[in-house]
Amino acid sequence: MKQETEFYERLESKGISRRDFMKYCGMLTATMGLSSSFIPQVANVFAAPKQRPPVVWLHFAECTGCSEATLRSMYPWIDELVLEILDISYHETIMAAAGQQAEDALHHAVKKYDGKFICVVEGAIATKYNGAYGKIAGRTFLDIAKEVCPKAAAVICIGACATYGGIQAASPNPGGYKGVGDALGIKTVNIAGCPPNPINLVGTIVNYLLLGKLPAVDDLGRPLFAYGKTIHDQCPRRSHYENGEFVEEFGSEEAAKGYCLYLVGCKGPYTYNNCPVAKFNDGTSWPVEAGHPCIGCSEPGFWDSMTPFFEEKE
Ligand code: FSX
Ligand code: SF4
Ligand code: F3S
Repeated sequence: MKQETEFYERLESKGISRRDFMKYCGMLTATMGLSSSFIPQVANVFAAPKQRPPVVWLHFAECTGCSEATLRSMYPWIDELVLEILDISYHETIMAAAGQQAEDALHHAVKKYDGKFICVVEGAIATKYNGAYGKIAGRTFLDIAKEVCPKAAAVICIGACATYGGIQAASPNPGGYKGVGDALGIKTVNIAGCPPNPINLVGTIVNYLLLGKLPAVDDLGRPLFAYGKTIHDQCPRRSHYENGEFVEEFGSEEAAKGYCLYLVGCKGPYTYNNCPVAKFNDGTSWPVEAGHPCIGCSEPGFWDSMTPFFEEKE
């Protein structure tokens, strides 16, 4: 109880009302596919955490957009909440250590929490030429991943790059880049998207802390609560699609009317993700709402299979 009171006092000192926090928990609970009766329990995962699992967050080939999306969300307090429920032992972007000190921190964390830590991976792994296309501190991504990932209690891949290879794996892919699961031949939970919606990572972690297990996934390793339906099936422009009302040119009258973007390249019918419901930047908007076609960023190989982005898929 004391822990909880202190938590809410801390929030208040940052100018966040209990109401705002409960609103976020409501959104998170709904995203996770749980009924609203779970909201107090979800709130308690943050307010009175029973455990703070150690996390080792690896970076390989990527743009760091996934970390940016997670840590610099519109309300800065959400990133603090994430840091509050996790014991992030190693994360290159936010840790103060550098060079040898950072290397030591990684080895120390992996040794200390062997079999117990959650490994979050951001970025793809080069597999050709013994992994020579990607190195940190003289070691290949492949070597580092082979050493660290099998020791984790769970491996959560965040972003298109770590899940399925992303832009590095786009044709002609000279380095033989792959997602972590493929590169190592292991099962991973895949929070797909370029970048993915941070709420889907938070939902996965809260699911783990609240229910003691990782969420159910589809055959591509994506949590079903977030990736169970297509963009098209949840899209507010769907009635225009059904009525044959299409945008054929950006900036046109039809575009201003919010017609369907299929003819200017929308890949929503082929893409599984919850963007229309979860939206980005804490519920502000998402690509189609902003007038841009979905480019299929949560599907494997979308840089090849969904391009040209502004043309109807063949
Ligand atoms: Fe990849 Fe993450 Fe795309 Fe970037 O770091 S998913 S390039 S938006 O952000 O890995
Ligand atoms: Fe489907 Fe895209 Fe049209 Fe929405 S805008 S209805 S997702 S094709
Ligand atoms: Fe990606 Fe399409 Fe959502 S491009 S962000 S899956 S709308």
